[in-house]
Amino acid sequence: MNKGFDKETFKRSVVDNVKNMFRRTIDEATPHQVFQAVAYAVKDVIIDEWIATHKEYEKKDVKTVYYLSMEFLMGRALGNNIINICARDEIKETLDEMGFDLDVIEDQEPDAALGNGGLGRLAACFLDSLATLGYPAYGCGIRYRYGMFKQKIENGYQVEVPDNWLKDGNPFEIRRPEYAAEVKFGGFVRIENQGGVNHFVQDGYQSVRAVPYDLPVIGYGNNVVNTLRIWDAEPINTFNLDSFDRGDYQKAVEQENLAKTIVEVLYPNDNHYAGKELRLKQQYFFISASVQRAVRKYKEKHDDIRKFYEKVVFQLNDTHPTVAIPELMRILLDEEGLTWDEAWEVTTKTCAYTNHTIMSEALEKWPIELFSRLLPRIYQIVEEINRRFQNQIQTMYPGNQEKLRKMSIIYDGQVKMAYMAIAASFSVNGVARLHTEILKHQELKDFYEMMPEKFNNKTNGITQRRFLLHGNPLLADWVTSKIGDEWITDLPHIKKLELFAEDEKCQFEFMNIKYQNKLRLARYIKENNGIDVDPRSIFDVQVKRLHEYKRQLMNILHVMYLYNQLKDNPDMDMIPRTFIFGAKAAAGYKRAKLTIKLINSVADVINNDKSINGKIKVVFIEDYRVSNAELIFAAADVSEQISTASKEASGTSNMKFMLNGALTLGTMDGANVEIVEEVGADNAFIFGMSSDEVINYENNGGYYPMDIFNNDQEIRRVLMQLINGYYAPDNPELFRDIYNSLLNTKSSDRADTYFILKDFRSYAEAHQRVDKAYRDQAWWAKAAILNMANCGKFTSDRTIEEYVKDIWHLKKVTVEM
Ligand code: HBZ
Repeated sequence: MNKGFDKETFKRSVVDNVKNMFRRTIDEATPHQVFQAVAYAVKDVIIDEWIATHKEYEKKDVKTVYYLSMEFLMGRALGNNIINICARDEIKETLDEMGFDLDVIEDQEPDAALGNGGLGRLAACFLDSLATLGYPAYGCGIRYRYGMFKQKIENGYQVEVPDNWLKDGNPFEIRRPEYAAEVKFGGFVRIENQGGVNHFVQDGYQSVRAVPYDLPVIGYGNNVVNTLRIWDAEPINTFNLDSFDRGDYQKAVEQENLAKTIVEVLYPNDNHYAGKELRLKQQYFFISASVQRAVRKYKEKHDDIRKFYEKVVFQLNDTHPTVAIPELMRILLDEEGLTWDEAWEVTTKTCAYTNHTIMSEALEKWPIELFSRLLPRIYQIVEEINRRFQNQIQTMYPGNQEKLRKMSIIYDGQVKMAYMAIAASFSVNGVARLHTEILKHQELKDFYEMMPEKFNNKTNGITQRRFLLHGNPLLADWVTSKIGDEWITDLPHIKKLELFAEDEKCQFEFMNIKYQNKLRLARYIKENNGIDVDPRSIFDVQVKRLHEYKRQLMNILHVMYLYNQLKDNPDMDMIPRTFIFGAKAAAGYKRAKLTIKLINSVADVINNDKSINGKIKVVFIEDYRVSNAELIFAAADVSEQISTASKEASGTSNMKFMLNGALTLGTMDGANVEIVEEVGADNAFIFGMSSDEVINYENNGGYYPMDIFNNDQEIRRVLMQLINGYYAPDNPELFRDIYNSLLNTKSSDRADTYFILKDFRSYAEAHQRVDKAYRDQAWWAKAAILNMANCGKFTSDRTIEEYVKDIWHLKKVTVEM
């Protein structure tokens, strides 16, 4: 309950907003206009807290974490903000009285989709936890004009539609021109000798003006409001006659274009490095602006820049923000006049790096040519960082050329961002225990051996406030009715649910709530896909970005296999199953897009085959995103977490499913390992090779998918259906590439890179266990409740407390109102 909330004031605020913004009376307003009016009314409620929080930070002169990230996948703000000011019931009631339905109003808001997937959503969960725990923090990112594309499915194919999320404005943002900064690109570096001291001056550059927009990040029920600061680009001088006169016409046009293009669009690749020049410009743009601002803010209160790290820590969300390292060096050297050693000490005590992947195709390696042309001064600094790092390697491993070659930051004409991040950070962390171990003993072995003290693990987490309290109100209320509401800010309390796991009445209540949520999702599917699904069937769900290592292909091949069995034996005894997929493929990732087509083609055939009595349905949910994810998790029975062991750094949807009482069907990969550790292997369905086995095959060979094809006729039958037109009668060759990827070795790489055929039998057998288990509803309910009861570890509140204790060393702040 929000004690300060006053219904009448709120009503008046909404009515006035509609009047002032749209020149309409409230009864004339469209739902979208009501959304805007309500959002502004909520902003009014929190604005004083927002100001007070920052006053408190100033007063206490707190240390602050700057979470530097190219992505913040925030989703919708309104519903979450209402939850976090603890005014959900009050506002719902107030709007009811005014004749509006809060759910409908919330649905008017576009998702803020400034991210691809797990990495961006993790950043959003972290901001929620930081504010809720009362830690001083800024999120720093880019105000992309277009976020993650919207996905349409046309004729079974993914079509990308631009996401113009700002077209009606963003009620929660505030433009802060007073903090604008200039960011320079290109040109050359001139050395000026002044009184015997060399000064480095960048000349002949182009620049843009970075202008921040602030978004409130509201802590749950604690008056703390932190800030997500996203940078927009504006031309430095509006196009003017002056420059025309000086013959700078060309430059003026170019600068204008630079400002326009730089923040235009989020690159829609996850776990894939594309090496585009504009991407590096984006990186330097928001980093230079953020670092400049952090230094300026520090200097407003402190004289000695050499103690910068006492008040500031930069967390680099993967390597994308790594130019923060040479940028901070540049400012300290060129603007603050520190010596190299002084500047290096500050920088290495300020920066910490999080690694999110071991996939080699994701590693950022910028060509020197591009890097030095775009960022000439920064490149000089990177060269010097590299030179000194090489010296360090040579001191530690005298004469070891192999180490030098393998560990150099600049090598083979490329700047290796991960290596720079490791060399200059005081902390390097992975995102789940297994992932961190693989980093230490495989991918980053040389670095771990050289500086073991830097390496640490921070297993990911998720915010229960969005993914249970907001996304699943029925279940949230049920939990609260059983054990009280402490779980909202202290998730391990949810352990108390264990007491109810064996209780028949509670089991029944749980299953009934799950059923209601399945009905809700079924309605969404009917509205959006036109498909009827049976809410009594098992909802078996895989939602995440489409990537070969995540093995959506294995899932759909298994559906094809099951369908073959049903065709042979229509009376086969099985619990009806609805296989639900949701996934965006990177726009240029052909095989991923073809997999989407395959899923939809299989869906078409199966969903229209009356002979199987609806025992299998296949649904591909269009445009999977944060807002519909909340509905999906709430309705899931089975959580598919089936990546090839060792490939998924952590996964976070696995945790969101668990929190909503779904059972994991998964491999021993990423955070699945820790999930199973918490809930017990008996309450999950685990299958497939271990990461050690996978890595062993990768290093030593010995896996021949063709042997499986030859010896297993059911698998062979499924694979033949990829090329005999079974699911594509008009174009039997359509899925040839997928078939080839599983069986035909190109000289360069092994067929079936992700061991789909190898794990297939084990996967199918796990599915049988699911079918069998679901027949015992009491068992299932108990296992689901135990999953919820044991998900306490996976709150991002815990993750943040670990970052604070081991890396950031922040102090909690309280804000009195
Ligand atoms: O980060 C994901 C990992 O795949 C997942 O296992 C982990 O749970 C999650 C949070 O730690 N990684 C990503 O989502 N990565 C990207 O989205 C990405 C985006 C742009 C890139 C590279 C990776 O250039």
